[in-house]
Amino acid sequence: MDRYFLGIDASTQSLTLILIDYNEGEILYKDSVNYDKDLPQYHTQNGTIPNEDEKIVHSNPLMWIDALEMAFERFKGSGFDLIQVSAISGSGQQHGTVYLDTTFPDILANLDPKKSLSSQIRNSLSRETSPIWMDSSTNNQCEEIRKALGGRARTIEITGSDTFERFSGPQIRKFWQEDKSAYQRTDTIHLVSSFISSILVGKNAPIDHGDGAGMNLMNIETRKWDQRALDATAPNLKNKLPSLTLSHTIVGTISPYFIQKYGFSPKLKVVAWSGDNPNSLIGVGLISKGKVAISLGTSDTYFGYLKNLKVDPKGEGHVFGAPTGDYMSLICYKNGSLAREKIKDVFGLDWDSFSKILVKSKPGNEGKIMLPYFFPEIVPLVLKPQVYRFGFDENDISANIRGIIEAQVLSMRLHSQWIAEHPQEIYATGGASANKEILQIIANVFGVNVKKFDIPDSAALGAAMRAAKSYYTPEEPKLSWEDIAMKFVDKHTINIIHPNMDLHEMYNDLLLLYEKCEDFVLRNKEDPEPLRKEFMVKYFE
Ligand code: ADP
Ligand code: XUL
Repeated sequence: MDRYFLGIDASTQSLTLILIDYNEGEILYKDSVNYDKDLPQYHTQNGTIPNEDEKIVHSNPLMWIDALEMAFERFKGSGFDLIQVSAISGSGQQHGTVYLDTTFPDILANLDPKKSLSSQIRNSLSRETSPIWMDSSTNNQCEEIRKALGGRARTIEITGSDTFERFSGPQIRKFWQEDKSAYQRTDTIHLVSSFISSILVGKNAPIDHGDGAGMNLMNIETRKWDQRALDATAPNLKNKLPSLTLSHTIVGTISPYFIQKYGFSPKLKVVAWSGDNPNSLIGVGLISKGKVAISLGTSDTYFGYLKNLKVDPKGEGHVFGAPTGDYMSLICYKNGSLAREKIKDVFGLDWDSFSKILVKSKPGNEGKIMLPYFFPEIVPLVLKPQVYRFGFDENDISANIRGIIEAQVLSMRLHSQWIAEHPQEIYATGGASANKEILQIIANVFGVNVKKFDIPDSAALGAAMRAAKSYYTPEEPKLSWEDIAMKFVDKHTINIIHPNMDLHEMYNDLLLLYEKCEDFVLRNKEDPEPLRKEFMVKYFE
């Protein structure tokens, strides 16, 4: 008893549930509900609602809770007695907002287990859909808020990040500007994480410091709502936001709805949910300096643990609260898996054949360089998607495949330089970390070992580990993050990919060339062609 903990990750394309046995350090059960496939009634594409305007990306909050019920239903059907679970926590795709009216608390307090959650909560939504992190339609609002806060440097100093199109504050401002009466009807604005945890505890749950930092609304030092940021965003906003809390807080026990419907214990503790990146930080065991993780999910993210607060002066990266109570750095790329899929699909390949072509192509791509902005990009900021190719065209299979992967990894190295510490090793996670060829390129570009886990779902695992830590801490205050990481993470590293240091030297040169290409296309700087010719002569003639 007291050994089973649940972690749930409500992410962009799917909802994953993981059950851990703390005593054995094992994952006992794992399941994923894929929104497009398992909930076709919502007509999503990659978990989002198709929109003619590619800058507008929303999803359906009711779909997330239907996915939650489907996951619980299947879990119950697996034969495991759910009464044995001691604590649960979770992870949500970051930045996405859910808008609820005054009826929400009452509906939550009186949920009828004979009906579905979605049919009951539907009536509380003051906005039918939720803008998510892929939305890039709030450039004007970003400028307005940044200006009101006194410019980029001040905005970064106050909130830990420059204003970003996908961040909740600019999204809330746009909603207020476009639909004032719906904004007025809105009583509470939740993040994906706090929305689902509210449903689990049957009352409004707080937002944790990890996810709160992704809103441009929380003061990154005091970890309280910042009145200047609230005023710059929308009127009366403080009254519409839940409170903020430490990530390890137990926010309540499970609501009777879940006890009656699925057989959970009335004692089941719900630990504050957080964002997927803060959860992954724990799920890959990044609890000390020098370690960095790359998550290759729908988004690609590069993140690391920070003992002390440190911001990116250029404003491309972010600082969030870490679940350990410290900080974390994060850089997020929108052209992650879906951009890789574009190349894979246009040539009619599966991942196996994609990898075979990748491994046969020459490192350095014979000087062929891609800037892969298939979708609007976050880092560097590109609002109008366009793919740039230097030295090849869209028909060259091999150059396109190597081109996109090298570009994505070089961009990570280029735009993570503000973190200053060069990583000593990189942990790889997310769906595409299954691809060893991609991980080899990461090892070569960064010149360090890449560790790959047999569990790509680090966000759900991190959530389950957080649930265990919060559950045990009152009785065993000495239980450290290291103890938990040893039990789950170290045991599950299955592959260490070593860098080829000769190729690393070549990639140091290619990094300079890549930067020149970016400067040329995005900042009107000098033509990179002479340097590209030099690079080709040096390495390929
Ligand atoms: P999220 O949690 O953001 O919903 P995941 O971490 O589950 O996403 O990753 C899903 C993505 O993983 C898919 O979009 C797919 O493109 C990618 N993927 C799965 N297997 C491979 C592979 N072998 N090589 C490259 N990408 C892969
Ligand atoms: C992070 C970000 C994404 C989402 C979805 O800032 O926008 O990584 O959390 O995974």
